[in-house]
Amino acid sequence: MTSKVEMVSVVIPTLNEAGNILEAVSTIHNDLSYPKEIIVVDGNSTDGTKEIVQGLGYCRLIVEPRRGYGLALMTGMKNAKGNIIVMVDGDGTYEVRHIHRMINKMIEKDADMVLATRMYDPNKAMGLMNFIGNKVITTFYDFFFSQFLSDTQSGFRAISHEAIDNVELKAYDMAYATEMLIQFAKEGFSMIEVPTTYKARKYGRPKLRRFKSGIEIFSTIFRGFLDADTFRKCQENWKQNRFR
Ligand SMILES: Nc1nc2c(ncn2[C@@H]2O[C@H](COP(=O)(O)OP(=O)(O)OP(=O)(O)O)[C@@H](O)[C@H]2O)c(=O)[nH]1
Ligand SMILES: [Mg+2]
Repeated sequence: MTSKVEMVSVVIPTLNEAGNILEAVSTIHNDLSYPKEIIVVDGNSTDGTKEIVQGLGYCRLIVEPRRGYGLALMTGMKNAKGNIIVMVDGDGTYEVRHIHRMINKMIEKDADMVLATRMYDPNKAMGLMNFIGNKVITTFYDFFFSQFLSDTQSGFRAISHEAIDNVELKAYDMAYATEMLIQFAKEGFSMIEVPTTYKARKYGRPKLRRFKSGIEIFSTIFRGFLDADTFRKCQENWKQNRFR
């Protein structure tokens, strides 16, 4: 539960995002009026991303040479001091000006997590394969864990620091985002969404390997569901969430 904003820690994983990172961090720096820290966790990029971040006075750079989107976020969150953590990609695809609306919603609803959903994006900027994969994963997730989310693969989230400290996350790669939702559902932590807009990547390549990540995400969902206590917890979630 998050009833007030003490400090917001924005954690941004980057791997070769030199053409995207400056716009993302400078927009957050100028636009986000809450007390904040911006932490960039770089996977030893070779295109100058680190040097750009190092040259800015307002960002903290952490180099995490081990590969993995989830691992980078874990490292960043371990170093975060804020009572609210915002995770967002450093690739310029998410509208970072919407951090305010996510945090305001979090406080208003006393939520443990607010996800920015791209499913109501008027530009319909998500690629077809990502859209289909996301829909299928989200349908399974919502059904198994009694949630009402529309975009489980959103990497743009405001999270209670206290809540994330209470769950154990082990997925080092893209399944991290789904594992987090499973653990939050099992703990009965509240998750809600606000709509956001989305843009296609302008620079660099996606690091997502669709097939490998898809298999990892589904096995994470099924393993999570087959855990002993899930069914009882999900019945409670259903009762609680349908009136939110
Ligand atoms: N530090 C670190 N960052 C990573 C790693 N893999 C991906 N990232 C970053 O994590 C974010 C998400 O990865 P993306 O490549 O954008 O994946 P995606 O959002 O599915 O792909 P797009 O549709 O192209 O945006 C980006 O900011 C990446 O630079 C990694 O191994 N280490
Ligand atoms: Mg991305």
